[in-house]
Amino acid sequence: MSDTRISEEAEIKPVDAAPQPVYLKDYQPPAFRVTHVELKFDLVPAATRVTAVLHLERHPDGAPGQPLVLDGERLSLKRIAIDGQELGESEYRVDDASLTIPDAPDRLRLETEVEIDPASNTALEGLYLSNGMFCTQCEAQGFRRITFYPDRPDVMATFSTTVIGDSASLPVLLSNGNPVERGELPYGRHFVTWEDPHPKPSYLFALVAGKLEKVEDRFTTMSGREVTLQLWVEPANLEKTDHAMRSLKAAMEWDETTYGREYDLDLFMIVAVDDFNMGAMENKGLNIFNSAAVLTHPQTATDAAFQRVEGVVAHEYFHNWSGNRVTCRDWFQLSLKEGFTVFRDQSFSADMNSAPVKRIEDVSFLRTAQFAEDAGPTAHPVQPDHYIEISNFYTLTIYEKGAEIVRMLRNLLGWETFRKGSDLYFERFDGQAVTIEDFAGCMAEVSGLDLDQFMRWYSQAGTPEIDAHGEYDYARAEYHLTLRQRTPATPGQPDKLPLHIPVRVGLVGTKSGEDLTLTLDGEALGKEGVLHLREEEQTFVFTDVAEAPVPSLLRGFSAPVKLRFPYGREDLAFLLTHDSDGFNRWDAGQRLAMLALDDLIAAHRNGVEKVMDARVVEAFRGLLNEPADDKAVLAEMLTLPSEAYIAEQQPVVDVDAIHAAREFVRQSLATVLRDDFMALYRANRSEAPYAPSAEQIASRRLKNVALAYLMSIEDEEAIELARQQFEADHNMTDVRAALTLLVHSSRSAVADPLLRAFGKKWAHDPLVMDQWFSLQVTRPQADALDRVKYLMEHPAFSLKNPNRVRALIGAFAGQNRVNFHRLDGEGYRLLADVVIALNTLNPEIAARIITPLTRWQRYDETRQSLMKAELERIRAEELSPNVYEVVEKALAE
Ligand code: B3K
Ligand code: ZN
Repeated sequence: MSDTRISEEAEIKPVDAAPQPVYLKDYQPPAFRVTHVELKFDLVPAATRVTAVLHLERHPDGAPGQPLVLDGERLSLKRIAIDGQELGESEYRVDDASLTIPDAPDRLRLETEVEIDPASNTALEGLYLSNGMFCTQCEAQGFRRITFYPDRPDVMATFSTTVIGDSASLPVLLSNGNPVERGELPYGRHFVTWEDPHPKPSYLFALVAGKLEKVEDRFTTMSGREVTLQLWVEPANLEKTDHAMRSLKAAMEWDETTYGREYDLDLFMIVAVDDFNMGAMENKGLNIFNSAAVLTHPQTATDAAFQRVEGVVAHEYFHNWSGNRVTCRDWFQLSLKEGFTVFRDQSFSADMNSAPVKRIEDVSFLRTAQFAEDAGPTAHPVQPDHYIEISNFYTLTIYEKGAEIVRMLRNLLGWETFRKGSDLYFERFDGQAVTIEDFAGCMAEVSGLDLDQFMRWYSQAGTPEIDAHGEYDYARAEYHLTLRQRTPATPGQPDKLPLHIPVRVGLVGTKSGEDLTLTLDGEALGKEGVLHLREEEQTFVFTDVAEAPVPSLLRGFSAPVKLRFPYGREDLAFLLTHDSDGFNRWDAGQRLAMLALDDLIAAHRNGVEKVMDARVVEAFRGLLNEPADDKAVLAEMLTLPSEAYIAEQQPVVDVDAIHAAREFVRQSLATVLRDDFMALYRANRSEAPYAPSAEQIASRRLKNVALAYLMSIEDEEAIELARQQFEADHNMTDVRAALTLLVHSSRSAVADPLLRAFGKKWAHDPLVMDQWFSLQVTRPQADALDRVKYLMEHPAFSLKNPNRVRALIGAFAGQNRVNFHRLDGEGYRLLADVVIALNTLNPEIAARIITPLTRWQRYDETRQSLMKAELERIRAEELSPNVYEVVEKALAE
């Protein structure tokens, strides 16, 4: 009956009706709340039956008299009853997005039965199949593709879930909470019933069923409760689980000692699945992970992958408090859980590894990718005020900038007060769905600080820019530092107000090379201090400054801003050796390299001969010859700004000039310092068995950075060393580094056989094949685009798998800048073709992979029109709301 009703209703809607935005200002509490849900899944690939019993009652804060409206998409309704009475057709309405019951009683037991089709679900939202295994992804709005439900985070209910499946093909049946009953059924089927005692929003619901095996461990919480930890994988992956399990236990302990947060169920499960749109998902008690974010083995995963797994496992675990126990009132509050949880996982990783390097990595990522987002057509505040498709808002701004805001709060309050604020937040709002203002309110309450102006960080989009200048007054022994802030206009926000920006500074004496003691307005600050920039322009006068200083500004990257200061090259070389702040020492090196790169980019554009800046060479020589107290930091110091970062600094991005200038610097350094790099390479080789320890990771990184310099000049000895490093097959970090360098060189006679051997050896392992795809399509040679096309036909590639798409298409468009931006527009065309194909297959991934095309304003006119033409071609298609929203913003005048 209702099957036909659904399609009839759908046809009434005009086909070209533009998707409408949802506004924060329109928030209303739900009309009904759900106290308890009983779900029953009868799992069949193309025809799964879902029976839901919802115990509903009117919400005390809801506007009275409103009808009962439940969300539901792509559901074929088979039965509907209230309090045991089947409803007649006139008693409810179903359209393509909802089920409405106009005359629902104030309290009711609603029973629905729907049929869904997991087998054809390529969007990977709701219930779908991955390698024959059933799994779910419900955040943000996937649950409405499973059953009719008030699918919004401020409706929290306890769930009881019975999963029924074929015993042979689906021996393992999992859901949230604890298993309470299991048994055999006729026709070779079986069932398990799960109960989750913690009320949760529907986005945290999870179900997994398949042929899985587990590794198990235990954790005793700080109050002495025993928790069983299980990691469920396909049998072949059992040997790849150690590191994730270790990371989980470390994260559980860290959250107890650092935030006083304890786990709250007897069982914690992680499942690895191959087809997954994001990294992982924090479903209550049953985290579902992209296999790339959980599986590791020294022979298959690089150090970076090991560290990513550690970070993601911790991130999802930390959500149990920051997200699950205390959740978001609505999706405009997404950064409430994501910004805070990213800040927590960053701090955890800093504690587990090299803290300065973690900060450098996080800031590099923020300055390269989030700043670009904040400067582009999809810029939005950390607390957005409207959206069309919420899936498009799982952005670097919500996550990374959101984390920077929490970090500023932590620094403004100091750790102990911040921790008090965090305790208050978790206690006061436990079991509730709340707002960013609620979180900040706790921080204001415990500290007594006025955070009103600070809150603009959440509501204003765009990266603030600070122009700083300083003057030393010898006669008065004063240093005058003037800071002027401005936030550029972003879409929908032409005018910005000044922000409260904490700027951590030191003054480094040019004679002593030491931090000078700071006195500001008669107050002694010690060796460094935090300036509170609140006005558009402020001058800070430091007194008793005994010698001329070089200012060290924004230490530790104390605020997510662009800070300009007219440093001379001598100043930067000075800070590079003398700044006591590790982050700023690294940043001085980056700034020095940028000055040299700017000159070389100009030289390239003007057809003038390129000359290498001797100061950069000397700075590098110094780094290579000083004993390294921190190898991990040294590796970062020796790494030049990426092409993407350099591009961010240019008014009009000239991809070819950037590439040429950067290569010139690399080759010049390698030529002059060849023996130093060779010595560094040799000194950091090791035969020790692989461990993902901070020390080993630092040595490998340093060694491979040195090898990369030597390979940039195709040094014969280096080519041989790279070949040997590949053949030694010691671990994937070294193998991949060597193979990448060879494949990116002109020596195809050496590289091609190794590449083929690698592809053959790992054909059975999709996560290794992803690396094989990426390293080929990022080669700078002109054949890269043809390789992309060729590899898209490879049997290991599929547009339906997000990891494959990212490894091949994402890596090409995002990391191979010279080839993606080819002047014949073929790179753009290829990406647009993929976006069009993914628009129907997987809209969430389509709307992400399109990002490089949306940045067309940043390029020269020729490229601008080529990119716009591809965006127009995409716009002419019948678009998902996801792609529609991004393309409309990208093409908006
Ligand atoms: N909370 C998930 C987000 C998944 C949503 C994708 N539409 C991942 C995370 O941040 O932990
Ligand atoms: Zn998260």
